[in-house]
Amino acid sequence: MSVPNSAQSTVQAERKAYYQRIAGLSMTPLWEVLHALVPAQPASPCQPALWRYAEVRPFLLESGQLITALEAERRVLILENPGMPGSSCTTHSLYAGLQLILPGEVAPAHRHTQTALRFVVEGLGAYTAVDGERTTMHPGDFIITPSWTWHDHGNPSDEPMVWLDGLDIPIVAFFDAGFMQRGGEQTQREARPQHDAEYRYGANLLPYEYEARSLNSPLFSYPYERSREALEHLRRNAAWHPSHGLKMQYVNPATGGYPMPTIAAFIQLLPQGFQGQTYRSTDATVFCCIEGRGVSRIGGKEFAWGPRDIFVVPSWLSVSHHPAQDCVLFSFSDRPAQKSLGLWREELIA
Ligand code: 1HN
Repeated sequence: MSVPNSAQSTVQAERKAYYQRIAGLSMTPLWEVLHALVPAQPASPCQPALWRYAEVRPFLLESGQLITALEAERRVLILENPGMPGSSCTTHSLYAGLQLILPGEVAPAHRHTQTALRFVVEGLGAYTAVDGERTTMHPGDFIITPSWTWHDHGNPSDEPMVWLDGLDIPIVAFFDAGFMQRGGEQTQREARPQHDAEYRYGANLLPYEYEARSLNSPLFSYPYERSREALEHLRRNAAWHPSHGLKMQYVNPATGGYPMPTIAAFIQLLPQGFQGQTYRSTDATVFCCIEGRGVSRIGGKEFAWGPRDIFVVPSWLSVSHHPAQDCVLFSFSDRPAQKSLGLWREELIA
């Protein structure tokens, strides 16, 4: 049945006037927005994106001449998603940035309810201290800074040190649950010797009758040397996942679960010649290439990456990985948060 144009425009005008009247009571009609609010499938503003380390690095080092780590508190260039300018977000739920700390600098102690991870990209010998325990950082190390733990960084080495930060800032902002405190001292006093947590929780042992006291792993440093060695041993008899190759997840040794309640992290080996099957998952993921070169096809576009490059795969966009050589990729996402809400999905696409 066709409605005359004039009748249709009268209806439109009446509705518009009605919307304006109810706006005065802070009300708005659902039927105008229902399908945008509840889309048939995820419709994220997040776009696939790639940051080439060779392009980014000179700017990062230049920031070292503009501001000190102390002045900045954290000297970081945010990897802001091009689909969400001004948001300080890398995916809709996660923040990522590259942090620079120069020889002799300190990034002063503070704590916040936002959870953080570090993934070391360049340099050797800087430390991060988490609740009074220092750990020296090497390229490829994965380090966690759980919610509300005191943390500071320092670089006693003679090289610039760069790492990738990942934080759940947008998640905490969504809940309006962000708190932050600065420490009384710039550098925390050492409460325990270095590597204490690694021996206590990371040596296939736990203290006698240990019970997890928090949602976070008591182990906060996961050295690359050990993860890489595991991948190398496992490749000999790996049943390659059609999409992910040989993919492992970082673990909370006290629970077997993810190291933190909001962020999961993974490391995967993609052997030369592997042609990854296309998949999609609801957890938008930030990848950092550690070794090798390859191409990822994300939502139909090709992104060519190499060592230290960082790229983002948005939620529910199809992706496949195609290594040109043996490759190792680190990645992180909000998977534990989604799983605890019963939301996470992943599917292979034929
Ligand atoms: C933070 O505390 C660090 O501790 C890095 O290194 C990045 C971004 C926003 C808020 C706090 C760090 C951060 C941050």
